[in-house]
Amino acid sequence: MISILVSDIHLGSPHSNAEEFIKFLNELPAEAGLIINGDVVDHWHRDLEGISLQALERLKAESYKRKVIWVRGNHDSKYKLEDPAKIEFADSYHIGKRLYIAHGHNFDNVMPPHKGFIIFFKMLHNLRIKLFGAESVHVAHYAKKYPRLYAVLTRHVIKKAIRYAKQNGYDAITCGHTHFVEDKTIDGIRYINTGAWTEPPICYIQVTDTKIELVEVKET
Ligand SMILES: [Mn+2]
Repeated sequence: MISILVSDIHLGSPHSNAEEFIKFLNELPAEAGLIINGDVVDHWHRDLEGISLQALERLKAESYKRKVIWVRGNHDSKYKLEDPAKIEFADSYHIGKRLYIAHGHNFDNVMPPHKGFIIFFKMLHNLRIKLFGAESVHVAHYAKKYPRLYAVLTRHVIKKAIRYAKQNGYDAITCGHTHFVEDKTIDGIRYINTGAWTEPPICYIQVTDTKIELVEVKET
């Protein structure tokens, strides 16, 4: 049994690589189950159109061919699909005791009480576009230019994720949410973050009976 896991597609965001996501779905191995670890859509209250809508329809179609689990994130926690096809929704998921899967916003005490963190970066970012004609990128993409500040968020999520896995007897834990790809082992627990489809590198996790592997999608 193979499980393929991705997170943070953010369909509907101008930075989401919906086209690459459709290609990715087209190339999934026939026998694989698909787990999407949150933030499939960027806005829970906005209707998708164009390529984003195509990607969502493609995902729904996939659920008739294979098991598709949609683990909810902070961007899609309230999102309701009129026709969810055979997609199964969950707040978290796990593959035995080998891997615990949660979007990660519940391990994040930094962002919710400090909305200013995001607002500050959005302001800076918009100012740069206005003043210097800078290229528009996703806010997380821009915030990474300030690695010390960004690390406050990622380190916080890792710490709580590792603690959760340890307390609950899991060997490994995977999150999205921070949009920052990582694969590290701390305290004997492996932590993998699958990043986001709003900026490179785009990654997925492949879980086989013997291995858990973080793989980069080669964009074509
Ligand atoms: Mn996200």
